[in-house]
Amino acid sequence: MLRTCLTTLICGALALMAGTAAASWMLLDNFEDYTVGQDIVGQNSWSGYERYVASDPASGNQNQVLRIASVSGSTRSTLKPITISAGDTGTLFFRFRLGATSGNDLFVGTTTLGYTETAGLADCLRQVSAELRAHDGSWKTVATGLSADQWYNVWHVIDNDNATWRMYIEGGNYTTQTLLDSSGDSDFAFRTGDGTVDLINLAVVTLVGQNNNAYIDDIYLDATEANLLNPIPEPGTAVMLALGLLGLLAFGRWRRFGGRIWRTRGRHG
Ligand SMILES: [Ca+2]
Ligand SMILES: [Ca+2]
Repeated sequence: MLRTCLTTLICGALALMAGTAAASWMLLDNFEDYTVGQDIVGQNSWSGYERYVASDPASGNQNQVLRIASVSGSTRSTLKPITISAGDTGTLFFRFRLGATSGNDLFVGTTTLGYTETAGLADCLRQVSAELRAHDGSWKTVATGLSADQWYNVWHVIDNDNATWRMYIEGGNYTTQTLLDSSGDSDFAFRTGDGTVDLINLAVVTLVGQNNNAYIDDIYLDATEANLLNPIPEPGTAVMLALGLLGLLAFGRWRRFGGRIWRTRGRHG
């Protein structure tokens, strides 16, 4: 009976936690609905320059991701429709991973435009070598010392009223979710857009300097809130919860077994 009650309580708590975390997030893509090597453009509303699905270098065929490979020619943009209405604040979440800490020039953000180059991004994040830069009137370095072969979680909180955005990162040396800033300034100005126009596309943009692999996965949007929750259940958390549940079940069995011994001793002693 105790075990049943505990199991019910734990499952209820887990469902509540999962429900809370996932309440406002909308999955834009986790790249699981493709085959490895497939071009995403032309599918699931993706358009623009070709980008291909790959196996997660961290976990092989356990997970599929978008591979950002070297580009030929000049600026290349790949887009997917979203909406953050004028006057609203929304949040973009994604994970990225670098195959190397040199030879990357990758931009991720949202835009008011139907087709864009880097200058058309509102929240304009640039990953170059081992750094992250935010466009805030000009380029500002907001994170250094990024590691290769490390997944980073990123949150862009995008204020499409005041035309500003904030960026949070977690992963590597950033052991907890960290608000990034430049000399104490964490409010970055939109590069394009003034808060009177809807943001209509997510954009992944590369320049000719993109020569080493980078990877993107688990792109989520909360179109109407500043949302700093992690939309992905942490594998570590899931394992700990599972172990905890197993421990409680084992405890329940031990109690029943122990109780029987105690009763037996009681009867004969
Ligand atoms: Ca995935
Ligand atoms: Ca600023």
